[in-house]
Formats: sequence, C-alpha cells, structure tokens
Amino acid sequence: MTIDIPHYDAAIVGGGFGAVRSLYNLRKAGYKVHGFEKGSAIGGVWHHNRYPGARVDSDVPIYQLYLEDAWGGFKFSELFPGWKEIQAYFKYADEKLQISKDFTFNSTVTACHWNDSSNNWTVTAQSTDLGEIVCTATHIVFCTGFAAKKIIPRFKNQEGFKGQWFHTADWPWSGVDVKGKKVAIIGTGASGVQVIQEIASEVGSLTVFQRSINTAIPMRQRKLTPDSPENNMPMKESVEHFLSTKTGFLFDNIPHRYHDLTPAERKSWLDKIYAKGGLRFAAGNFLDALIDKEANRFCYDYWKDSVRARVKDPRKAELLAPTQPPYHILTKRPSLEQTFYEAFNQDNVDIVDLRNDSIVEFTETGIKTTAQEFDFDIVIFATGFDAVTGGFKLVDIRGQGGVRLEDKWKNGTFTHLGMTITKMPNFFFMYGPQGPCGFSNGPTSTTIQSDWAVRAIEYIEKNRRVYMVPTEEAENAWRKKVNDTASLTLLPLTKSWYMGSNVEDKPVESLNYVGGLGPYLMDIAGAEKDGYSRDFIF
Ligand code: N01
Repeated sequence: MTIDIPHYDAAIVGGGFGAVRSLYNLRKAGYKVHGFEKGSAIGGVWHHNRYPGARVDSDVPIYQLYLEDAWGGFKFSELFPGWKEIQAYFKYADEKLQISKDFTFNSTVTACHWNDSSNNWTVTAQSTDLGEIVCTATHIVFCTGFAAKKIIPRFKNQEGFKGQWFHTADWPWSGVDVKGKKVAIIGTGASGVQVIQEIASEVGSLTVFQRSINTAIPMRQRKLTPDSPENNMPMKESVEHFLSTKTGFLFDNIPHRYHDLTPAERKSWLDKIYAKGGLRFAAGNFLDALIDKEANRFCYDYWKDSVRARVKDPRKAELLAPTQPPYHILTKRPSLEQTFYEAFNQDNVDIVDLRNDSIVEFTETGIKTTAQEFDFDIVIFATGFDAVTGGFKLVDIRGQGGVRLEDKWKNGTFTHLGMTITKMPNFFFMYGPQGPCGFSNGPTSTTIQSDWAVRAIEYIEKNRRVYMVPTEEAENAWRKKVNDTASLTLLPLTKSWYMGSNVEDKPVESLNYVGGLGPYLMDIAGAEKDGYSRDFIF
C-alpha cells in the first residue's frame, strides 16, 4: 500500500536529541515539519540500546535537551543515568514539548532523493504499520546519530548455534534471563564493559572474548536527589559552561602540558582527575596527552597500575591491563566503569584473548577457538557499530543530478563543517562525520549543529532562496582541516571507530573534528557571515 502524504518544509530523519531540538525549533519558527523514526518513540540510541547496564557517560545536567520548556522539571536519580531513566526523561520532554504529534514512528527512512526539477526532496519510509510512506520536503534534517548501523560479524556455522544470540543494540524487549546461564560476550567496547559489569553477578559463567583492551576509567557514580545542585543548575549557566570547554563537558583539560610539570605534579594532577571520575581522564587530561608519546605513556602506566591493583589473578590482570600498552591510551574511546575490573575477580568470569586464540567457528552448543571449545546458552555480540557514517549508508541518498552519497563517499568522507554536503542541497545533518561528534558531549554538539541548521533554513526561507549547497572548495578545505588536525595527534596510529578502521574496507580517515568546540564554533560562525556567501552557493 502506498500512501502519499503532504509536502513538508522540513523532514527530520531520526528521533534523538538532534531531531527533537530541530523539530521543536523549526515548528516554533512557523515551519511545517515532520519526523520519521524507526523506533516506537523518541529517544534515539536510548530507545534502541536497552541492554543491561546501558547508561550514559555524560553527567547530569549536561545530558539534556537545552530547551527552556523542558529544562529542570525532570529530576535525575543518578549522576550518570541509565537507559530506563533516559527513556523516562524523553517521555517527560515529549509531554512538555509535544514532539510525538509531528512524528511517524515505526517508520524507517529508506530513501531521500533530490528532485532537480521541483527543487525538493522525496522522502520514502517503510512503516511497519502503514507500508510505504512517501512525502516531499524542501529541507532534510538528517539525525541518525553515530551508532545507527550495527556490526554483527559472521562466524563459520553461526546459524547452527542452538542457543540465543543477539547484538547489544538488539537486546530483546522482553528481556533475557541470564540467571545461571553460560554466557559469552564478544567485544569489550563501551557496550561490552557495561553488560559485563552488570550481568557478572547473575550468570552461571561469563566468558569474555577480548580482541582489544578497553582502558576503562572509573565513573564514580553517585545518587542524586531532587535537591542536588546537578538537578537544579539553570540552563543558561550550563550552556555558558559547556560552550567554554573543549569537549562540551563541564570540565576542561588539566591546564598544563605534561612536560611543563614535575613528576610529582603530574601524578598529583592525574590523582585529582581520576578521583573525580567521569570522562576527565579521557577528555580532560594533560594538554599534550593525545599528542606526545611520553605524556601518553605516563597516562597509560598510571591507568595500568590502578587497574592491576584491582584484579587479583595476574593472568587476567595482564590481559586486561598489559605491561606494554597495545595502543596509545585515549586513541580508542575509554569507557566509564563501576565494577568492571572486580567482575574478573569472580571465578565464573574469564577472558579469552583473541589475539592469541581466535574464534574458529560456532558449534551447535557454543564456540570453538583455536585452543578451546566452549558451551554457551547465550552469545552476546557487543561488537559495536559502523560508527559515524553508518547511518547514512542505511538510506539511499541521492542529490543533484542523481549523485549517490554512497558513491561520493566511496573513497573518503567529504562534508562541509560536518553539517552539509556538496550536491545535497538543503540537506543538513548533525552528530555525524567531520563534526565534533565522538569528541564532545552529544547534546552539546547537537545543540550547536541543530541551531546552525535551523538558522540556515530560516535564512533560505526568509530570503526566498531556492536552496543552499556548499562549494567543492569549501568542502575540500574542511576535509583537509579535519584530517590535518587529527594527524597532529596520536589518533591515526590506532585502529578504532574514530578513524573508521574498525570496519573492513572503510576508508581510514578522521571521522571527527578533533580541534575542540571553540575553534569549531568560530568556523561555523565564519561560514554564516555575509549571507553564507564564502562557502555556499544558492
Ligand atoms: O563498540 P566498540 P561499542 N571479533 O566499537 C570488538 C558509544 N557508546 O558499542 O576494539 C571479536 O567500542 C571490538 O574489538 P576491537 C561510545 O562512544 C557509549 O562498545 O575492534 N571482537 C571492540 O572490543 C563507544 O565508543 C555508551 O579490536 C570484535 C568491540 O567489539 C561507541 O558507542 C555505551 C569483532 C566493539 O566496541 C561504540 O561502543 C555504548 C570481531 N569480529 C556505546 N568485531 C555510553 O555512553 C568487533 N569486535 C556509556
């Protein structure tokens, strides 16, 4: 069944932070806007990721919609809220902002095609309730986030496994009873760490298949009450605060380079940020921690010693926090953990080191590696995502002259300012490639980028322009800047989703702008000057 629905000024793809803000602000400005979301409610990744232990790494109050109409009324019970509470927060925000009434849920956008003759987009979605939905829109605001496309590796005989298996982002809605079960988990990224520490005390046995270590750092979770200062910070103060930091958190780097400090001072600073917890050790370290190899090694050794003091079995300790760093610390995203390392002190929790003992195949009853054979009831794939650009690959996006985004990005990602793309008129995206994405607090980035997109749309409409698209020169210069900035750091030396190198055949490049929010804000403000004339064609 095909149902034609009307023309919108803007179609929003996705239902997370960026989508909600964009829809709310465009609607408030008087535009006819509609959102499409594949899940049954707003919330984005927090609607889809509901595995045990899933919780955010940004602390209250910065992980919220920066909208006065929804600010302050919801009181969080923990400094780092879990997925259930974040879902409840989105429900609260929806009631306050009335977002859902302009959304079609259970609908996956499959195509966005630009029409050169009518100068608008045709958007196609597959709805589980309504079949195929088609509409047109003058503007697209693309908000699929950075973790839309899962990686589910295929092993020999995987289909023959008689137990249960699933990716963390597909955790069954009905829940999974892990009590007393023999459980395997493949992958030790953020999702793996969170599941492991959560289920270790319930399972019969837990076998962790580790390919790379996670340099997980202490979260220092705390309970909050409605009166806690974190639950009562005025929005203006929070915004002023986060706009002044490099990554949009409420803290900044240690204000020193490693080499400018004495050994005692270095240790004292690390003691301080480690004890405070959260992402400080990752995003608030020495100014040169991600640049200078000696500084980086000092941080690794500090981290390693703290982990090894918590893990009793020397074999497990060496696997979790090796004497020699397998990569430069901070070049892969460190997770926040609470009891991750203590979980390995349980006799029923063990690690298989995939660097020395790889998975050969699945069997009917479990997994066979080069050295061992295991029986499992459940195998959890915590194997991550085709991060940052994956969401774009799930949609057939075609711009001027029918150019396919997939072809355009075949050998590398090209965007201007991590928000617009040549040949894709009136197409705005956020929390995606070549923006601050992986190096910033999510709502900070989406606030900045959504507001930029909304201002651009208003400019086009108010000035009766047909469309706006960046020039190739601007796009090439931005791509160069993004990669040149990353090449000043140790990031390109490590295989990680930051560099696209966690996915086979994906171009290896910096998927994030790592220059910090301050310079990014200046760049995007510069592009707005003089009617966007420096970098855009109308
Ligand atoms: O994914 P990941 P994630 N055989 O890519 C391993 C955000 N996030 O879902 O590192 C064996 O980090 C892979 O090994 P390796 C956060 O930004 C945030 O955990 O490639 N192993 C790795 O260990 C995060 O960084 C939150 O060697 C295989 C793991 O699977 C990002 O999302 C919570 C394999 C994948 O880890 C992604 O996190 C969750 C294979 N074939 C996620 N393929 C919070 O806010 C992959 N691996 C807390």
